[in-house]
Amino acid sequence: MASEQKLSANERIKAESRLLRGSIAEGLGRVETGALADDDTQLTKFHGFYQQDDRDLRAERGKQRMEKAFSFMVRMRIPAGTVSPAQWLAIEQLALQRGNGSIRLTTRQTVQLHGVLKGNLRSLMQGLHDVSLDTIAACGDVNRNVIASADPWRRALHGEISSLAVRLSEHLLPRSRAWHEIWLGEEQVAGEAVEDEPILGRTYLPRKFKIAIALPPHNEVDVFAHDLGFIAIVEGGAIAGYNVVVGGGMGMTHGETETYPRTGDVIGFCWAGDAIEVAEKVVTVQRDHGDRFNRKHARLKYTIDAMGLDRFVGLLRERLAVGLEPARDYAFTSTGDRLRWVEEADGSAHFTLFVENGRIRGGMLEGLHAIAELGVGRFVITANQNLILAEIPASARREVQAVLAGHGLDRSAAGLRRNAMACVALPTCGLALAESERYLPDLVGRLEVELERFGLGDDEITMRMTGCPNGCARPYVSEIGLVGRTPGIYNLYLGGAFEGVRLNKLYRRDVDGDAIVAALSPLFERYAAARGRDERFGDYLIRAGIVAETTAGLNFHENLSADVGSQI
Ligand code: SRM
Ligand code: SF4
Repeated sequence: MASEQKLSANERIKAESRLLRGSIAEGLGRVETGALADDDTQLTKFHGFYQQDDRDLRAERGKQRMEKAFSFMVRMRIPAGTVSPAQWLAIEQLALQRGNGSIRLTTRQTVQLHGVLKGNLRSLMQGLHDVSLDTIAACGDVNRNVIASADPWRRALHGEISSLAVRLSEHLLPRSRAWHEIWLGEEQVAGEAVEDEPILGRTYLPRKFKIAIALPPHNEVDVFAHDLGFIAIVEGGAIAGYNVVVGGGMGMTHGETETYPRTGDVIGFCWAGDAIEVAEKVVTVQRDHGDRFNRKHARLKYTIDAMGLDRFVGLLRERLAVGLEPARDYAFTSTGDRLRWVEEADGSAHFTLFVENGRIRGGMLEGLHAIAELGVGRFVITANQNLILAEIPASARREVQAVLAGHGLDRSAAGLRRNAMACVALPTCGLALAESERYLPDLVGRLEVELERFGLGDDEITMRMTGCPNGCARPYVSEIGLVGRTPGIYNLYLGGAFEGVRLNKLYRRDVDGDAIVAALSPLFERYAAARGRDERFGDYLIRAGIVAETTAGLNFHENLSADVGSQI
């Protein structure tokens, strides 16, 4: 019985934290260690940062009985991924002065800075605040950065979903002033009673919560991979409303079949003006019914599977002041970004820069600095870890192009590479079991050779790699997914949809780079020879019976493809 179970440790930490304050402020002043107190390292997530240590140095420092090389990863809250050129310049300066000199674009359209020392945290937060940025609720058991289709080609529609992302983010923010007090020195409110958390509750949500907004035909946000998704329904050239998707999520743990990735269910349509109300009530159902005993079972996807989708929708309808109508038609064609220049009718243009695995440093950092200094357009981070230089006026285009060319940024990549993503993994991620960001480019290079052999060099195929099964690069909805098991070894998943609407399937377990190439090369060959017109790689693998189709949830583990069944 739930009532006899013990609440998870994080529930105690949240309850005792005085609305996210804990002893973070005191810990910042302790100069004898680069770390913070254990409980505080859970609370700092709500402030947007994680304590990490350099895992490349861990063994050596251990031998020398030195403290781990502690530093912090700081994640910003940038709903819809849009910053101004001035904000970009500020982020860059902070990365150079307070971080490790690189900017990391993430799969949730925001920026992470790594390698921030404890003594630099406060000035970093203040530097962000100076340009109207913050890190509130970028991590922790709250609603995370709200993402939205980034491509600005239909300006008015893009403006509307971006605005919804910003309003959703603000509406669901913690009301606690802890962030402002600790980082900006704002005077503490007198007594806790004046503050409350009317939506999230005083112990916040059972687990992280994620929202994505997709503008068909683009699904670059992978709308089915989030706790809550909104699919914009465009009628008569305007957004009438949104199909509502609930219960998506990627994370699982190797060997624990009660954990699994799940694609969300479309539960109906809401009018545009009701989206915030729908989001709030989905959040409160999860707040009240999510599992606070077992954090591995606490995401909305498990709440829904535990109670059944019908009951969940019933509870939601009871709380909603507005109605949900039957879902409306929509169609997705891709999860990719349109790289390089795209022109608008008014003479302005967008340039989408391919940023391999989201890491910006060196010449790319310098080139973007020069472009930001021109003070034109906007910088829009995509959920594919790329960067759109949006709305560049005709008058500045030549100058921007010259900078791009001068820094070698005016380039695309072959079909597989431009649709590939890797999570951060080593050396900073404390949960990584294998390399990802540092390894994927080499592996893609090897696979490109095979694709070229079969005339598929420029064919678009999605491929995602993660260093562990948590799924940060959303590998389970890609056509080729690679998930780290142990150094150099991955599980290979196949058969996801190019449009991100379907989970893939475990195809080979425990394979190294050579075995991955050996497994994929004959499939590329068969695909090249036997695919139908416009047939995507993932769809072909299912039609040819090479992998079974996965629908949702538990099926992910149960319905193993024939090739791998005997290996499990
Ligand atoms: Fe993630 C934890 C990086 C998107 C599922 N993720 C982590 C941590 C913070 C590791 C940790 O807890 O100590 C990683 C920090 C690595 C580092 O050194 O920077 C990390 N996650 C990332 C980023 C940076 C990957 C990237 O290469 O871009 C993404 C940052 C997103 C952001 O800006 O907010 C990132 N993480 C995701 C996504 C994709 C998404 O949200 O669209 C997922 C899968 C979707 C989902 O949540 O189901 C994801 N991250 C996780 C999980 C598994 C959650 C679960 O339900 O099981 C963890 C571990 C956890 O929460 O316990 C995790
Ligand atoms: Fe770390 Fe795993 Fe996420 Fe990769 S998928 S960043 S290894 S938690």
